[in-house]
Amino acid sequence: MSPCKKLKITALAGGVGASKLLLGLYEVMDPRDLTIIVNTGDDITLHGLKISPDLDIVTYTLAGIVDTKKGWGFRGESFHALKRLAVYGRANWFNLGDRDLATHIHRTAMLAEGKSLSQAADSIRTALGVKSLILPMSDDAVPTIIDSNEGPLHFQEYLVKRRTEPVVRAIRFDGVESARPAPGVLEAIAAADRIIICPSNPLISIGPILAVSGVRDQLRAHKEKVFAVCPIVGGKSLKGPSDKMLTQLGHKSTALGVAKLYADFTGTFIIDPVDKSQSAAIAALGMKVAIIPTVMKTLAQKRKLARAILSSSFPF
Ligand code: FO1
Repeated sequence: MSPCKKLKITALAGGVGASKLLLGLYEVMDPRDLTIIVNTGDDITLHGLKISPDLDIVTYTLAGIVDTKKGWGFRGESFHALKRLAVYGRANWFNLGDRDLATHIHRTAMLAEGKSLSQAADSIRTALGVKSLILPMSDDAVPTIIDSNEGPLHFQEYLVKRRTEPVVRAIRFDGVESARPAPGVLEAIAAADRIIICPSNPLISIGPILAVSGVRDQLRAHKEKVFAVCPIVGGKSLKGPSDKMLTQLGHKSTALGVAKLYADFTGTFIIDPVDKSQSAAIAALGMKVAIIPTVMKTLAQKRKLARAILSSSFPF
């Protein structure tokens, strides 16, 4: 199973879950052949600063500076500035570390200087030595809003402030109707030899990217090149609240449930051996099914899954 080093790969990614596979890919292929399209529905403005959590999680992970325990923020981070902000009565439910703040200040300053989010993302990843291209899904703001039993909540309020306790009734991507894909997004999908849908939340990580004008159609047009890694294993999320959100919105929290959401644009659906009993039902949706371990706790597991997806004989 030798990886084909010449393949051009484009990945669609959320934050922590996606970064595990992205790190594996980054290590086993030429990282300059990897382009990552990242969800920005999670972006939020706090204290006047533009925070782009998923862009930063992917960038910090590939730069080798992420806090690997939490999966976000800097390793060995301190929170002195946040404590001082609380003295002024500012909300401190979103943990912005001292080093991390420099990233948000830099991005916000670039935007204030008339630069785009894509340009800010590129400046940050280049400064941190990341060799792969990291593209926001859009340069336009598309905040994910959770309509819940407590009313509308920004996704970060739902996730971090309210710890996913509210019941989800609907999900909206505000402004997505007029949002354009960021420069290079549609081209990266068209030019890729393989397009990987990372094991991220299908509703609030991959969902916003698919909702940007032209993206889903572009994937459909290249369906045979699309490989989606299922983020649900044995009925549970690999990371975060996907299982709970799927159920509350009337989907099944199973590999088949996710496969139904992806069937129109996915050529090969990758499931863990734990879910192999669902493979015939998934294949009946019109996709190839690849059965391979998708739980990535160690670096060896991340590399192994990445190598398998890059293998010329995949899906075997
Ligand atoms: N996640 C949390 O659960 N609590 C936090 O306080 C928090 C702060 C934070 C700061 C910067 C950053 O880039 C990410 C941060 N995250 C935090 C992660 C983030 O909310 C989510 O994991 C992603 O948005 C989902 O992909």
